[in-house]
Amino acid sequence: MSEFVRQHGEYVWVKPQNTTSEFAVPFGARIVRTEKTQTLVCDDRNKQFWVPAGDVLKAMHITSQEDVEDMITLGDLQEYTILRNLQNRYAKQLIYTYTGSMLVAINPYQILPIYTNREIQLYRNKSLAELPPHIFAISDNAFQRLQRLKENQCVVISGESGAGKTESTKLILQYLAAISGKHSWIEQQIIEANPIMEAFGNAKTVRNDNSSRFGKYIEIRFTPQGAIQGARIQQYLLEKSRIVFQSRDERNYHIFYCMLAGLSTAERERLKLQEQSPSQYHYLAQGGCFTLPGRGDAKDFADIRAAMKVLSFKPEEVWSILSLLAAILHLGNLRFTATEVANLATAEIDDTPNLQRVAQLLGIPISALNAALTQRTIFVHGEHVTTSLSKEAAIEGRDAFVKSLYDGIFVRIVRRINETINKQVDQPMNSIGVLDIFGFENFDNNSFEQLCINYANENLQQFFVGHIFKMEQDEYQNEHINWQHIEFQDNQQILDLIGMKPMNLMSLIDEESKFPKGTDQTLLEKLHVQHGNRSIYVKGKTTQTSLFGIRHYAGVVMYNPLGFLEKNRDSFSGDLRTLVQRSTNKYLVDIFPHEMPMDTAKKQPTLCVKFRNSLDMLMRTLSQAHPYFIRCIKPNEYKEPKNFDKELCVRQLRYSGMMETARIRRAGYPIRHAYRAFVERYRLLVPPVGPLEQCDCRKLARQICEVALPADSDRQYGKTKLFLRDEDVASLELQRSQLMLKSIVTIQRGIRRVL
Ligand code: AD9
Ligand code: MG
Repeated sequence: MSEFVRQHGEYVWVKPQNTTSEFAVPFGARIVRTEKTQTLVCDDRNKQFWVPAGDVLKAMHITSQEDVEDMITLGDLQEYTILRNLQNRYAKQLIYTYTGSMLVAINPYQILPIYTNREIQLYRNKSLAELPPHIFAISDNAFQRLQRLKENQCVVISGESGAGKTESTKLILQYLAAISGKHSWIEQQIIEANPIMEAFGNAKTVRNDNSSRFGKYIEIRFTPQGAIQGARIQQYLLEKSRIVFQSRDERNYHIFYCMLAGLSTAERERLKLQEQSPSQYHYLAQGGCFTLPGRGDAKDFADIRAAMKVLSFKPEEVWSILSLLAAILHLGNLRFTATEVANLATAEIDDTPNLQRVAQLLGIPISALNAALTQRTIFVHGEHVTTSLSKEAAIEGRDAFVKSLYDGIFVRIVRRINETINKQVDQPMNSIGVLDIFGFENFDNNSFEQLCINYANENLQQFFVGHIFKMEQDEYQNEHINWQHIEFQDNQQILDLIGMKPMNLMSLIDEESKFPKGTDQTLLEKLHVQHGNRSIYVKGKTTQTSLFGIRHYAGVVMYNPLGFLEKNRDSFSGDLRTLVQRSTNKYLVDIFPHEMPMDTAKKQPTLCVKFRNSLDMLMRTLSQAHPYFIRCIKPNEYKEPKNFDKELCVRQLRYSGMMETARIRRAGYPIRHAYRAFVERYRLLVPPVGPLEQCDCRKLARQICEVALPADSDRQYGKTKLFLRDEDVASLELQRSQLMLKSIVTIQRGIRRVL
């Protein structure tokens, strides 16, 4: 590429320097000086450095030199142009950027004064293009469409942990509540549902002090006049392992800490919570983290109680919930001792005080509780046979019960909130739905939860791609350009593999979960046998023989099948289940309602089935609505303002599927120039034409292409823009720089002659 002549000050793209990272992408810079083998460039931070001349890749399209509000208008839409645009805007505290009707939101990690009443008024009834990008603009646009076209709308928010999904959801709800006008009770109730959901479903993790450990879809229904009439919340896949275990520097769900800090002494006594410090409870202490900077657990507890009142939770209901939470804490502290009976490992609970507390709070007899925690009854040849559990098995059994219990409380609370806000109506009403759901996950160790989450993301990705494909199609149609020959491969194959076609991974997991002799190892073997030959299925390399992998749209993820079957069965001891169904605590009975004889217990739907059903329902709802997409990006790992880590952002753009916009565009004509801008850049390829104001730039552009490009090159002349393919732009650039080289040499000769 050294034959390119670069002018001083010209904007160019430069190959990433001194890195082998797969997330490093070309960066923008300006030419300071060119020498034969190297070029001095100046980057956006005004840092100058030499790069090999061949690393200067190409001239920068004019639309990338500053920044644009809508990335669809980038004349050259690539991963690196998207990144540069976002970075330039972020540096100016412009955290929002469109790609068509899709919004990219970069977490500012600071309170920006852009969500006040003034902005609410400002964005009301405007079109997207009228004002700078904003989450209120998306919300308003959705509301306008709902009113004008009487159709359902949905906003799909995605991004990794800490990227700002939940904050974005709250901002949308805040905006909708504000513009729907009447400030009535139902709006208040919908807003107040959130602190309750967050108390029970959010926790501190290393990535986010307020991390949502469940997905949710909130649907807000409007009257024909545009007032909020009601809402419905659907929750997905609460993380259960956290209830019994936390990693270093993480906490259990907020509610436990809030409760200990906020209950009165008398209330704590009634719940037998003698110790106020969370460090005294095994289930809260494992992460070694008890308080959160900038958060007051006691104050939060007061807010949660107030919110529960607003949502018309009765005092005895709240008390039942608190009793069950206290029971969970006491269960966590139960001491088991390993014993031996006739050479068999057995267990005893050597802790009457805690056992008594649990029994009392759960409303069950202490002796029966003791037995159910240390023994198991199985049904053999029509008879009940009781066996003793080892200490480890007893602890495992207790944890499984606690997980189901907490999950049950959470489900019950969401149902309860819905009972209040989901008011039945006679006439059909339109709604705006907001989806706040975990993004694509790829950790060092990926388990069953990651498979479910990534399957949900594959579904959303397909939905998203369908939308941007259509958006691109619309642009071609508006420009009167032939679109037909553009083909695009979507991710249907992956969806088929995981959950759609016969013998898919999920159905194999299900089958193995029901098979009495099934183990995680036999599952892996079956998956390998069934799918081992497919290109989107990856068998672990020699060091990872116990894993299987999937080539997801965002990259390969290796899954560890250890624990898959147990997690999928999603059940706990039948003895405990039977016992709690006889409880005097009505709330508890309500959580585990069905009188289920032990031998039919295994017929309960597995997690795969439940998750797929709720996902199918979600996808059906989404596909019947007009979609908006918000892609939240976390700019750095340190929760810091004004810190843009480029590689971290590239990774997220890839995982969010954002790059599909660039890929789809590359399938057609990736480079677009408004006619005038095109002529300005390449006019020197044709004889002089005089001032551009007097020219027909469209005609001139055609003339330039006819002179400079092969007759059969693939380009299209739209109404306002010229659509080109990469190779033709490269050829135009080459010709342009050769001509410039010639003219520089001529000028230099002229100067020498004069001297
Ligand atoms: V997770 O997958 O639930 O772990 P989220 O939901 O994507 O994650 P969240 O919305 O909780 O992230 O944002 C994390 C933190 O970033 C918030 O607690 C705020 O401190 C911060 N944040 C996010 N968005 C904004 C914003 N628009 N303005 C200011 C923000 N701060
Ligand atoms: Mg969240």
